[in-house]
Amino acid sequence: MFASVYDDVLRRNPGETEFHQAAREVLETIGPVLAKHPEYVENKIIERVFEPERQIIFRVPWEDDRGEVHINRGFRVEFNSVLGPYKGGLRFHPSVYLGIVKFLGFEQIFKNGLTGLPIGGGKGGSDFDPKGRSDREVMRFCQSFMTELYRHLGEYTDVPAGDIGVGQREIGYLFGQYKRITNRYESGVITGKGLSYGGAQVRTEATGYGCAFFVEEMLKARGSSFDGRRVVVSGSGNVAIYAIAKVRELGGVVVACSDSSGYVVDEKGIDLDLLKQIKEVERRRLSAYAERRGTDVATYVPGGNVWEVPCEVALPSATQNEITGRDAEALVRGGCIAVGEGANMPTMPEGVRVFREAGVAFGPGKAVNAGGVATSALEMQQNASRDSWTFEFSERRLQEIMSDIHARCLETADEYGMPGDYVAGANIGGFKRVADAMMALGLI
Ligand code: NDP
Ligand code: 2IT
Repeated sequence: MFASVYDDVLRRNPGETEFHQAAREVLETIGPVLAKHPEYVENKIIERVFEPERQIIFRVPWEDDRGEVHINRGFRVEFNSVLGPYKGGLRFHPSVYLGIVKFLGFEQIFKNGLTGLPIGGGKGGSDFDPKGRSDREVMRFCQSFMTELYRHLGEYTDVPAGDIGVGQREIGYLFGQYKRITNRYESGVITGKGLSYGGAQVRTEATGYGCAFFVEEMLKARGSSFDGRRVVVSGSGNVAIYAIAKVRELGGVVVACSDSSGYVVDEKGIDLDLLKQIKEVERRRLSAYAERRGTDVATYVPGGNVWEVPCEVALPSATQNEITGRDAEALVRGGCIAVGEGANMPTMPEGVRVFREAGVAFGPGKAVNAGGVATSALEMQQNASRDSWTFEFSERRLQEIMSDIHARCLETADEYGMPGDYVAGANIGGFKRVADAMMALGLI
């Protein structure tokens, strides 16, 4: 039966390789749930869950600072709304096409289910490349993007947020245009907002912090901790920066991070203030980090592969498919005992197999990076009640949510006879919650 479902996914979504990969990974782990729940099979829950409720593709015309006209493509895949309004980020990166948006939206359904919060799954974005663009160009692009997308959004309908290439600056421009077009101050229509206009404490930090909290729980479950451990984090964007910050607070030493041009090794531990200055304020390349830190302390390796740096804990926090089977083998050889996916689907299937066979504690993105969207749901709660919580309270909530997700993964994996398997635990835990709600709401 699975083979025919998967064949159908291939046939209906030609060329969308990332979506095929994400679908296959879920199919491979939910067999035991379907065996226990024949009603899911009779009601074609799996077939339905693979088909987005709605897919929107639109033209985004905009003008650069020299007056040249550009045309990009915008996407929003509204995948599943049985648990709540569609919720998931927007990605601006030249590689974006329907297959990437669909894989991310599909993952988001189960991730959001796993949080236990009332949010459905969706994702969007554009093949727009913000790199090297001025603030004004980014603003004009965001305004044009929202001029089409606004009609599909709403605090009870679809609530976007950030992802690769979309941070607080872009969210501000997007929200500003939504507000202008609709003439409504509808704070809960988008999350990741700045604190001056309805944003929530800890949302900026949430994905990275949550990733570190989850991995701390995985280490604790094995009688260990971050204390004194050598850690490598890939990427140097939103998720990576705040994962580095929290790992350091928890006692780990992050010795390397990367961007799409190369990586830096800093044996004294990445200097967080410097990294933030270069990446968040100046929006420069990582090579500038080594130049300013001093080449006697930090080494920049242009075009290098960060997984060549030996570590005990690896936190891939850049993009999909960044850890190959070979990278996983190198990590295992270098003494890696735990991997936590800050990014979405950063480990290729072969890499997951290598980690599993080597007994490495492996936390999948759906669970490990769920702190971002969970804190987005907390932002929506605060917006709905016109309230704002303190940093300390919000961080405590995040920590509890991550600890609950960790426990749910392990309990679910136990219940279905796969003890310690976080991949099965996360997929089944998320799927079950969505499937039960789909059953309850009837054939829609
Ligand atoms: P950012 O845009 O802030 O940072 C992305 C980082 O990854 C940059 O250092 C970037 O390098 C690098 N990167 C991006 N694409 C590639 C690529 N194709 N090859 C090599 N390096 C690349 O994004 P985020 O930190 O927000 O997102 C990182 C990951 O985390 C993504 O997988 C995202 O889906 C996931 N995620 C994000 C959440 C959030 O709240 N932001 C929540 C949950 C998951 P460069 O600058 O050179 O492009
Ligand atoms: O992949 C993700 O979970 C995100 N990019 C965050 C989504 C959100 O709505 O906060």
